[in-house]
Amino acid sequence: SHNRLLIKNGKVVNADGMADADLYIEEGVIKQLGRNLIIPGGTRTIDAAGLLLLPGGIDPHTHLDVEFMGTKSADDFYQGTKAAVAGGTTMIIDFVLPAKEESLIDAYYEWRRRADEKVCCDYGLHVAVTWWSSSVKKEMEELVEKHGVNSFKSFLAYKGSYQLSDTELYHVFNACKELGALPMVHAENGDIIAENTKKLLNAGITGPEGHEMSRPEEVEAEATNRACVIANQVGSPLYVVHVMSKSAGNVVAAKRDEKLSNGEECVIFGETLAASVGTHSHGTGYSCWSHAAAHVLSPPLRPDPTTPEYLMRLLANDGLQLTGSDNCTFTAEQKAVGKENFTKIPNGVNGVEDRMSVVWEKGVETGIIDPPRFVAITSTNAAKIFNIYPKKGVLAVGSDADIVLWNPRKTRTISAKTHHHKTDYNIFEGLTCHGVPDYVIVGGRVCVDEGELKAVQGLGNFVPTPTFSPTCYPAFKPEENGIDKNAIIHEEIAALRLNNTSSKP
Ligand code: DUC
Ligand code: ZN
Ligand code: ZN
Ligand code: ZN
Repeated sequence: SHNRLLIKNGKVVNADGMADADLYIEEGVIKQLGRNLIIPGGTRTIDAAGLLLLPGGIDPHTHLDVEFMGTKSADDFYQGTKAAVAGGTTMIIDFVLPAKEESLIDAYYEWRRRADEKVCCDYGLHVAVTWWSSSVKKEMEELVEKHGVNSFKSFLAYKGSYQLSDTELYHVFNACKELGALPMVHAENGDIIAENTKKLLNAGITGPEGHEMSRPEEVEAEATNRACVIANQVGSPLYVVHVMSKSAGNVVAAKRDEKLSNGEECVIFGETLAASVGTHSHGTGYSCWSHAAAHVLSPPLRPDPTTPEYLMRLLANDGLQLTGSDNCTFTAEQKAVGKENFTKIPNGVNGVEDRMSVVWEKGVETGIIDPPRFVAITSTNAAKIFNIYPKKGVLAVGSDADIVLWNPRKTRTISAKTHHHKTDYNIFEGLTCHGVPDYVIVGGRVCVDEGELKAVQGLGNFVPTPTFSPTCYPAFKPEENGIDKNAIIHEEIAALRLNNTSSKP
């Protein structure tokens, strides 16, 4: 879009500070930032008095239009990114999920085909490595070199479909290291889950409560620790997706403080979910089957009621670094396939729309985090870790005009009646959140305008995520990867960098 836009009187919030500033956008990019800007006539002006200007949310973890557990997720790339934009998220990173034995490149092209024409905001792709051979390694190389993929996810769970052995994991991490890519893991011990599941079903436990019982938090913590050990042995960094329990969160936080035998820091990143800080387990004592089944995802929500706040505190003290949604929605009808057997309930929840509001409510509104840390864990850290900073994840001159005008005083109550997902329930139903995006600007275009959603199908683009130089391993320092920040960031924005509280990343 060639539209010009001036946003006046707002408070700019970046991960490392806040300041009052006006912001001028042209051709989808932030061109000026500061006071007394000189603006061409005929420019639309939005008065942002009382509003916070945040870098658009980046959701590093979605599953749109995916075949999973014998069915297909309800939100496709149109529905899912429309919901994202409605909630203040202006970029998602989705997971290509190749079937066992399927070519990773073919699967990648299939994802591009599903997404390119439909996305209402920019998107990137991680690729899951669901099987292992020398041809997979070659394909990883091609994905990195030619297709803008810099992250590969492996599963330690889903035995019989996606689960890799420790040996295979070692090889995937090693390939990532050689390529300058980032390995990601779904950390749960799939072998133990399979045995526990048999026992539970034999004992007649078939309801959704059996899901969490089959995979209690120590099963997550063990796999998290094992993945960290393998990464350290290989000398690769590691990104742990969806940390859902106190024990697994503690593992990530502790590993980040460890030193490797060569004295380098461990480079471990941990992501938790809107679901895990915003709602609770429905394992036992539920009154409604479909309500409980709606909350089934893997790893599961935990019965320990202190978990959500604990994870938020880990986000506050940099034990964890990011929040995703793991948005993988199924209708009540799809969930009902598991009516007689919890192992058949398709795993997944909503979250791409509500992540920003839920994290604000549970983090900022409670006083656990401040607005800059909110920006770090909803946007900036993802941009840095996936190497698209400062194009994304910061409001600076030269950055993409992906901006949320956040109203911290307004509230909204989350409901399936008003959400933009294709599903008939919402796991945050009834939760009232402070923090409403009055305006959402996607690539310079106003896609939420005075609260009204005007998402545009196909507006978004695929954003290649470049690799990191393998020579920077294991001291993986995203912000030092050849980007000359001073070349694009004006004095004005330097002045915005007030209290530099950021550590890793
Ligand atoms: N977990 C889920 O709950 N859904 C999608 C994939 C996953 O790992
Ligand atoms: Zn997963
Ligand atoms: Zn409930
Ligand atoms: Zn996932």
